[in-house]
Amino acid sequence: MTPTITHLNLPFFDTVHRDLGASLRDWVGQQTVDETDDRQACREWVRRLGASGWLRYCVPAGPDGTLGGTLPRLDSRALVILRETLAFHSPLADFALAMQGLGSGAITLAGTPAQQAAYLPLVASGEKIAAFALSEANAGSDAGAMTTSATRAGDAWTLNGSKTWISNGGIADFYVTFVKTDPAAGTRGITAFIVDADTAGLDSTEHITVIAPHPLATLKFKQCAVGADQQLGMLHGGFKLAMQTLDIFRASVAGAALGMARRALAEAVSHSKQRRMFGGVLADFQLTQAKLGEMAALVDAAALLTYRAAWLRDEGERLGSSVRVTAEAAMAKMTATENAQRVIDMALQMHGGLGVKVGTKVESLYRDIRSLRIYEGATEVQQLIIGKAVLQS
Ligand code: COS
Repeated sequence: MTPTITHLNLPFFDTVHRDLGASLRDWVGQQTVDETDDRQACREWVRRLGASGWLRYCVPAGPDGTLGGTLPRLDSRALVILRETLAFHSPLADFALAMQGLGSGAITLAGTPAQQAAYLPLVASGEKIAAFALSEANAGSDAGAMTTSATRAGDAWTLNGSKTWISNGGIADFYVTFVKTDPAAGTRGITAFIVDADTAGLDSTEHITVIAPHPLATLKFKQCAVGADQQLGMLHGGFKLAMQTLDIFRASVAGAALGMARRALAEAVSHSKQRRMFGGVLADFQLTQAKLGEMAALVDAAALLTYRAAWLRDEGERLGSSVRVTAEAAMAKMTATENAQRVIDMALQMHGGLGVKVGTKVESLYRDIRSLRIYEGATEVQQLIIGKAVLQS
């Protein structure tokens, strides 16, 4: 099924975005990856996305193009279009691309030139798989409550503790890991480190199986020593770095949800025109038309908030302003994921029994969308962020 891309004519987008959307749609429509084994499939998607140049939007170009990116800066609208288009076709393909960006985002924002040169070009080519390790068993929404720690002795830091719900856990080549370096200082005592997957003392073998399978694991750090040159960003500056990274990628989660919602709507339209019922087709009935109308409006409402968040951030970067888009990104993420869940549920209902048959597209979308309302800040966290911003305005 091929998505329409008329929304790219909206004034939020430039020619570069319109061309990207059209060429990616053509490319991904020709790709078929066996996704029975999610780990193998994810590796394969990273390989193909890297070989065909799509991962180059996950990192900046850098001086003289040396960091491997296509564009000078991380471009939120490009990320949204990439995720929306990939998620329409395959949520796992979207996941593979998104994690390259999220996992390396903090290196783009705060890495030293040496760190950027060592990791970003290989992320862009798909030769290194990236991961972002923030959550812990008792520190999900309350990220500042983490207890995994790093202590310094001479030129090395030693990490101890555990991270969980880590996407790409077990297949990543490196983990951008946020730990306490001053346990008494709350969010002001967190520092980021780049931990290579083969570092002694890091165990990533505990896989987690979820309703829409994708690579996910618990990480255990036991006397895991990393060099001082693996510290990422400022000492005790890790919380803000994590939040700044999420500010960029939350709008792109909204893009992924949008892609899934658009696919569900397209499936519903196609099904309703073909399914014979009471001497006509499903689409002849006003009940069906009303549902499709509601679905289309939910999709467009999500799209406008998503594109606004991405445009605002890109515009701020272009003008060199440090305006935070935290609340706008939160609105986009919350609305797009919640609306997508509703749209997909309505599409499934319209399919009747077929909707719950394992293997139909709406059935897998129903599972695929669920985690997006939780990861990278649950809906309730987005509500909190927006509420705080409203009170401050
Ligand atoms: N950009 C820059 N700085 C930010 C920021 C952002 N987006 N968000 C917060 N900060 C700063 C604050 O300005 C504050 O700075 P000071 O210490 O200088 O005052 C500091 O970070 C702490 O902020 P705050 O007091 O708002 O932190 P809270 O502990 O109340 O946490 C929430 C706020 C709940 C919003 C945060 O913990 C969060 O986003 N949690 C969800 C985490 C998440 O997404 N987990 C999923 C992991 S990825 S799958």
